[in-house]
Amino acid sequence: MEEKRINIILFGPPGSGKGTQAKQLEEKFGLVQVSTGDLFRYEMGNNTPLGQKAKEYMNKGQLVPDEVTVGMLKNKIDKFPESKGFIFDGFPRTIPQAEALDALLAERGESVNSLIALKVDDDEIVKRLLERGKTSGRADDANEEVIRNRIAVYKAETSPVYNYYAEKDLSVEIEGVGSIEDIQGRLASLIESI
Ligand code: B4P
Repeated sequence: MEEKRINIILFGPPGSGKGTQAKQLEEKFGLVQVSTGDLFRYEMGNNTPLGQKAKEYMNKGQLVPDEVTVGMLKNKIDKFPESKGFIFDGFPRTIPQAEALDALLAERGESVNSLIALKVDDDEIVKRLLERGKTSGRADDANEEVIRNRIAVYKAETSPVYNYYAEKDLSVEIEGVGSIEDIQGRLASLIESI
């Protein structure tokens, strides 16, 4: 029988460690990490039309419009028809993105298996991102006002996605403060139990 593919959403506010953890989970479980943030930064680095469009929003700490984000995500997942599944990192960030993801997976006879949210308080986020900003060269990490705006956008536009999947009994929240290894361990046990 064909092995079941698993699709995990790694969720949480900016700087909660989604990217950090997803990279390690990708190796451990052989899943493909899909980070919309990384995809946009790649396009920005190459100064493509998509990158120029994304930059206008990202540098202010706003979300890139859904139609741009969903189109880019679809192109990415179409490149991995044989993967064991995906870890979506930083996607979906709005309810329309969640609906689009569900539809894309349903076309393939699949669905989201679990949304795992990392819980981190605002002051810890600001501290982490200002620290990363010293070396990342990212305009959205460079200034506290932009970081606070990203947190506000998360609360207003992104956090409802947790409830959207909670209604399907798929959301779970874990502590996101602590050592990277401990958090990795908690995530791995949850994924193993799917
Ligand atoms: P993203 O690239 O998704 O990233 P992020 O929010 O900065 O954070 P992440 O949670 O991945 O943090 P990380 O592991 O790096 O988004 C950037 C922007 O792209 C968005 O604001 C938006 O404009 C745009 N965008 C992306 N996706 C979009 C979408 N779907 N729709 C619309 N717009 C979209 O960790 C942060 C720091 O914390 C690192 O320095 C790390 O070393 C440190 N850290 C991690 N875990 C730690 C721990 N346990 N303890 C201490 N430090 C830790």
